[in-house]
Amino acid sequence: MELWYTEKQTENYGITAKIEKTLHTEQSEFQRIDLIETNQWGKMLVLDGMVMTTDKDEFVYHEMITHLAMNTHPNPKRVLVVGGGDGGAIREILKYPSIETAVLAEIDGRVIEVSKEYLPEIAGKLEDPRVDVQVVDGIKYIHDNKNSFDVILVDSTEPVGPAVGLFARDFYQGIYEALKEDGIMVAQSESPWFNSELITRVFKDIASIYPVTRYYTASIPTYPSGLWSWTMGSKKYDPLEVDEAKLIEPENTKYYHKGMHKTVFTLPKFVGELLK
Ligand code: PUT
Repeated sequence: MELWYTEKQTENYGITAKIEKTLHTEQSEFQRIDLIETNQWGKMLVLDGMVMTTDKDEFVYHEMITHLAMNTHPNPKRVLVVGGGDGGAIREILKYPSIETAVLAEIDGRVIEVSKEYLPEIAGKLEDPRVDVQVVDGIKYIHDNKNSFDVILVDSTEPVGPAVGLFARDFYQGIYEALKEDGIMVAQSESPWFNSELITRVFKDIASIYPVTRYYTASIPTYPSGLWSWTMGSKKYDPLEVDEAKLIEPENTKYYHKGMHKTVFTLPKFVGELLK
């Protein structure tokens, strides 16, 4: 008998994939964790019924949450990822020769362990000596580490349950304080199709704290609606003002390249309207 998995992305719409095999399922202290094998997308990590990453399209999300900030900052040495227990953002951060320490602050240690076991292409760099894995509440971590980071990436789940706090103005203010004087943050900010009110509010909140606020999108087929977005808050550097001759071409990317560093901020009209 065929088994199918559906993520209900709105009250009236979902995305469905045929399950070849369930490789792992558990209820951790924080959430249900499923690792399923699909023909269409390879292995798929699902948290509380929501797709977090898949073998075949993970590169878009992990490259795009990482390289716009990393390549805008002229010398990122100390970087923090809040959430992101699958390790994909850490893998991309380590492509910058300036990196001294990449801290992963993930609340659920089981996500890290399951990812290491089943998603080695994504999580494989978590063992790198430059990586400091902290199984900790990211909100508390940034509160306890002020003026510490060049770049902070917020790689959260959807804004439900405990993750709601990772979309709050207070949290973006806490990140501001955890950044050094010229630091940059990027937060994943959901789908322009399905989360328009959230995007408007998050952009406004970040713009009320950071002198430079930018928003960009990319296509991720397994995420709700297939169109995903990120919001950048920067204390000093503007990605639209960088000297393109100084941009790094990160190795082994499949989506990001330095030629798109500025063009990615050009938005479709209906998306740009959300930011007014
Ligand atoms: N952390 C990635 C965002 C999840 C989207 N389903």
